[in-house]
Amino acid sequence: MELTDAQIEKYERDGLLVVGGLFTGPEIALLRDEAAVVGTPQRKTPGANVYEKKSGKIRQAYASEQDSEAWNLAYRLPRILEPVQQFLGEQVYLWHSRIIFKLAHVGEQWQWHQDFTSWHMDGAARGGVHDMISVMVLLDDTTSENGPVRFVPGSHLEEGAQEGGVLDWHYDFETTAYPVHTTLDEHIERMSAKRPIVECTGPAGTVVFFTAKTVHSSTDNLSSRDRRIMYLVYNRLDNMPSTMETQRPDVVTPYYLNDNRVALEMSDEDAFAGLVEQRGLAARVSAAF
Ligand SMILES: O=C(O)CCC(=O)C(=O)O
Repeated sequence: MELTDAQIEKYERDGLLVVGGLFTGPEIALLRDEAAVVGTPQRKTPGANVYEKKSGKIRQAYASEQDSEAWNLAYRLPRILEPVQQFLGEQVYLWHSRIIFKLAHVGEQWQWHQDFTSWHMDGAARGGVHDMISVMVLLDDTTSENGPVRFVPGSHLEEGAQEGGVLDWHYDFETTAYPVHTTLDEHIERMSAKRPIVECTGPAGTVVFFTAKTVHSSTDNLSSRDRRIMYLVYNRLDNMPSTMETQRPDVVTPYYLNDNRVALEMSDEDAFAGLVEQRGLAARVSAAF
């Protein structure tokens, strides 16, 4: 899928771009089925999972592509990788992948932050619009009620005074089970007065592309509907950390960084469609309506 010049300009200006309808119902059903397996201690690499502080339910699962054929195909599909290469150039690798679960009633918040604060500590030198990119695929219909991710548009263009050019932060390792380098409230107030916060809502299958410095957060999911997402991060090969050692004090899993740092090759759309077919998901999804 090729993005238009207008979409690219919007991404550069806002720090995010929403594209609807990139995955079909049966494809989403496949990814959700696999997520249900990966999000348990029975997965092949259980150390890659993080559980919620209060309920002990699954919060996020790293490296799902290692344990699931569907996820291994999904992060390299042309519909994702072509736009990523339009932004970053052809020589890109997977920085990491995650499933973020935000389960009904128990999914806990993500404080305001810039991802690049921690990725710079992991050794990535540059976090500009053409250096690293995150791709979020909504796996559930997402509304204001079930804890959507919210962004401060234009926040990626703010020049921060901290290492890597990020905004001032404090290290919050208490609020949830996953420590976050939380952007100070004063910056959120100042920036959101200039450009109002946007919530990323939409039907399952909607995709959001956003930069490593775009400030974002989400609230607890108090609703009775899950809000799962596929969270894929890509980096340019020439922005590679020289080591797997990180300066972060908070690494809770050895899987948070992908160690297979080779230029990605597209996967085959037909192979992905074949898996959907094999599992009989098209019939299951249409029977549900
Ligand atoms: O899934 C969410 O609600 C937010 C996740 C997030 O902000 C992150 O992983 O950096």
